[in-house]
Amino acid sequence: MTQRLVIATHNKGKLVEMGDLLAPYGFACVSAGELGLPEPEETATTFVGNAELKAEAAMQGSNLPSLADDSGIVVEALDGAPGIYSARWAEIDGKRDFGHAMKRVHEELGANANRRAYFISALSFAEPGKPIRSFEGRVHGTLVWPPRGSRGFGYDPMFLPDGYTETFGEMEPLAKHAISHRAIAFMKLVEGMGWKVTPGAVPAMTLLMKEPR
Ligand code: ITT
Repeated sequence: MTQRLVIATHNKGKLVEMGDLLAPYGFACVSAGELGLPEPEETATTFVGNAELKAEAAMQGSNLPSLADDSGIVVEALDGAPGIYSARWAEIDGKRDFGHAMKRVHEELGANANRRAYFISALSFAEPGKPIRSFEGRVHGTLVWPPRGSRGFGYDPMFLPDGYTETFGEMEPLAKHAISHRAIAFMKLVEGMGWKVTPGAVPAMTLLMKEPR
């Protein structure tokens, strides 16, 4: 029987990416939103801590294996900000606006010549009756201004990964999956859990994209 798995996020951009990464492994994925699971408060002080809170809450609420991601962008010249507050930097009048968040990063950097940053993703996998497992991935690069591209989500348009000429906002989703923080953490998860590619599983892109991000 196909194993059901909860993708424990309420972020559509992440949902699409995690759905894409999971597709070859033959799970029947359902999102926390589809199950009507509440969003737990992210009270931890680390990415792993928050990912574990989210995975645990989804697992408790569904009694199913649950995969959560806590991620963000860490800017060297801003002493690591926005870091775990990456989503909060986008909040304006109760909504999220990443144009606003990217502008804030740009403005806080001012004339600082150091544009180094990395994206980080902590993935936590919680299964009923088993210890929670967490894995981390990072991708390093530089910040560009103005932002470029309309693909991806969040801070993607201002992030130029090392060794590439396109920002994450310009890249094809498959190209981002080949090098992203989330994909690196995911490959560690696959290895750690011993998951195998399922013959006949649909490795299709953006399977879960029922509506635009
Ligand atoms: P969930 O907690 O429901 O998963 P969230 O958006 O609140 O969704 P986070 O607390 O982990 O998630 O916030 C991380 C933010 O960092 C996220 O909202 C994005 O804007 C940004 N971010 C994370 N990964 C990113 C990526 O691959 N590309 C661009 N921005 C990213």
